[in-house]
Amino acid sequence: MARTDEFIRDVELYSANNYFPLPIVIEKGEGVWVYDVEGRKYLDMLSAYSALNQGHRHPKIIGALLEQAGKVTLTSRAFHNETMGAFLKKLCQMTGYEKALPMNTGAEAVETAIKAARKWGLLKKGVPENQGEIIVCENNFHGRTVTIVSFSTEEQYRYGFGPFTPGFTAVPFGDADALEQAITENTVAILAEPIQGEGGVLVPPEGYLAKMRELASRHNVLMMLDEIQTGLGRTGRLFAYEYDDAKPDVLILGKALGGGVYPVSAMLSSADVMDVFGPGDHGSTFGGNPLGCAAGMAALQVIEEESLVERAFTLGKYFREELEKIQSPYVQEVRGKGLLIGVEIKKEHGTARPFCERLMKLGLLCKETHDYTIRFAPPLTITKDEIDWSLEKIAQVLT
Ligand code: IF1
Repeated sequence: MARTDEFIRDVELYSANNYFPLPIVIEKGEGVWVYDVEGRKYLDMLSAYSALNQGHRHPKIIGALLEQAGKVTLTSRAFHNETMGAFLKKLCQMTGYEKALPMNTGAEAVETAIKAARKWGLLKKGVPENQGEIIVCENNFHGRTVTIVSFSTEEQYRYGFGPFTPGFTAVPFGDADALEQAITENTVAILAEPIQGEGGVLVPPEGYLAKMRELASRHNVLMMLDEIQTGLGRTGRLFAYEYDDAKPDVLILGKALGGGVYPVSAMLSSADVMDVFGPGDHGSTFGGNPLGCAAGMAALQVIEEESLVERAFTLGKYFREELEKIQSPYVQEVRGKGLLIGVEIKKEHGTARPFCERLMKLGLLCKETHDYTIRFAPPLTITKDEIDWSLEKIAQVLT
């Protein structure tokens, strides 16, 4: 363990203490496998919180990154570059939206959507300036900026970071009546995750998103879905909203959009919404940069060429069914869609972390969320054999 301890000591000495990682130092990643500095091999069941849908270092994505790195990596948006138009065209065609605004992190894309909704409310809905309201869901996770944690219901994500941005109302996730009650004439948007990842892989009742879609249309309110974690195949559909056939006015993407090699995020919408942004209204140093666009283009192509959506659907169904067959005294519930799976541990058996630590010792990497849920979210390139391999270990730890 010497090398692992050395690396961890430097982190403890020099890094902000803003995470509580498992004591493993990863040196190499290949597909669904990662290797630590002791040479041990692990199956990655977290996929960097679903940023690695295409697996570690996918050859096509690495190839696109290296090729672009040999040409130009960053131009700023003061000039055009020869990759952004093609990437955004591919992105719009694949998602069925007219316009895309490229950013870098998920939080930046969420902030972009919030700014677009507020300005759309002012210019197109006629809501008085600074009166625009956005409805969010309790137990949400949309990022870590001050405005985003302003509407978080998780005290730890908020404590000490005030004063907060006003204009947000939280309603219970999954409750369409509460959502309808919260809409006022100043409501400009509803912002939600189709499945709450960090919230503990919470799947809303069937029809909830369809009801949200109907309410948003009826009240002239923008339906905005954050599919940063659930999007791009993770739940067995290209986007989780497809389960309810509830296409949002604004779609927010990130994580796997960069293929696990570069931060790439985007806000997608109609021209009517996107044209609230005029030249100079909004931007970012790296948004739409050539390296990110090259990685993003390859990331999208891999999803299509390797039928990752279909894989997530069939293998996810298989994985969840096999997990449910494990007769475990510790498991409260197995839930999720596609390869976004949460296994809730009964509270009387303590938190999920010890189970993740034991799984790590058996060569399986996963992470607890909100103390009681083990999240299993492997790359969508995982094979059935690799799932069977992981099921052996999981059954061992859960029985
Ligand atoms: C952390 C959580 C997951 C996201 C959704 C926006 C963002 C995220 C649905 C912001 C990011 C990451 C952030 C990371 C851990 C991880 C996470 F536990 F924090 F909540 F996945 F569930 N919308 N989620 O899941 O995207 O700015 O990070 O690119 O902050 O600890 P980002």
